[in-house]
Amino acid sequence: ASNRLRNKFHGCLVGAVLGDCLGAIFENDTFQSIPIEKVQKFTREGYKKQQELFYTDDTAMARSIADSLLSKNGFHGSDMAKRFTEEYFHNPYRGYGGNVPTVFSKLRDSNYADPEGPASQQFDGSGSYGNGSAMRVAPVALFAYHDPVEEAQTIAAKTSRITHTHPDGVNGAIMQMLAVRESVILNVSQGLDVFAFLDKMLSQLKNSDTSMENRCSSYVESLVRMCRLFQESKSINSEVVYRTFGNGIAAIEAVPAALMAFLCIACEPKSSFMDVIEYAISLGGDTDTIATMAGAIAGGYYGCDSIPNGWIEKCEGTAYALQRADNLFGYAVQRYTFI
Ligand code: R7I
Ligand code: MG
Ligand code: MG
Ligand code: MG
Repeated sequence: ASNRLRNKFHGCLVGAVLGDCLGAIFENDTFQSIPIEKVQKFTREGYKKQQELFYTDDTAMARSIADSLLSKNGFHGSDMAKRFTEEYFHNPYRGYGGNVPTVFSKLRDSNYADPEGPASQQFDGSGSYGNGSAMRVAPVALFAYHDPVEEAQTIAAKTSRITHTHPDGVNGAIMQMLAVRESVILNVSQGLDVFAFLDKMLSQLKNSDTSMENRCSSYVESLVRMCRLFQESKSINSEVVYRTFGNGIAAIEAVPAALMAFLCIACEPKSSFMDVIEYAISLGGDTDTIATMAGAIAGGYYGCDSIPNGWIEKCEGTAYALQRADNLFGYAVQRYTFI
């Protein structure tokens, strides 16, 4: 049982890196321009001709989250803010969002004194609703795996607020973390019950600490829409997903799109990690981010054993992801023993 869980931790972080690296090839391609066949031409053959596929800001920031949580044995705002910032100035060419560099500059200039301050000033004080805090949140689900879900939600929210304080940004990170957590909990051999999955997400999201502001409503609405779509038809094509949820840089689009990529594939009797990644990319738009989130969920569900080795070998940062997944597994198991 412990090896099965370890394999899922590996799958989760490696899956996130692969989704980012493969998705980045198609970033900003429109839904119409990348039918699934075109994606598969690359993900099954074309990628082999590349020397290496590089990760983007999605992975760079996820690494900082894992590193900070592990080195501080918990959430530490100024440490995490410093790691995000130093990584950005070390390599600013990873495709960061248009406005988030302002946050890094202000954090650095103020010596990380107020980790949420600069983020709260973004967009005239409303905070960013970009998907940048959801895209990197997977390590939180693993770190707090054996903690109560409320604790995991609180950490997810705090990691978000260093760069994204808008409720849609914060709740997007919470929603993505919950999806990852559940995928690791589930047993693949029992098959996926989409309605049970969505019901659990709904009740956890409604109870999350930011729901006091009644601000989860947009994601609750997305989850309700997902239920309706699955009631209408068990197999939902990607055009319906794209038209219903979008594929953009806003968390309220990308987070539901990524979850749908996972659910639409995983509810089929024969499905694989690879199918989820390809479906996620074929939605177009913010493909690296939608695929990294779908990849974390799918990798946590199917486990690392189900991930093609060819992909793992070609993508930058997979060895580090495996190492960090091991560290997080060690941490979570140790927590479990002592609670
Ligand atoms: O959210 P963020 O970190 O960007 C993440 C995306 C992912 O796709 C990565 O792969 C990378 O490519 O970028 O960065 P932000 O700058 O906070 O937000 C991204 C964009 O969303 C901004 O540049 C804005 O265009 C838009 N945006 C907003 N626009 C208007 N009002 C975010 N929040 C707002 C807003 O409140
Ligand atoms: Mg990116
Ligand atoms: Mg980009
Ligand atoms: Mg992106």
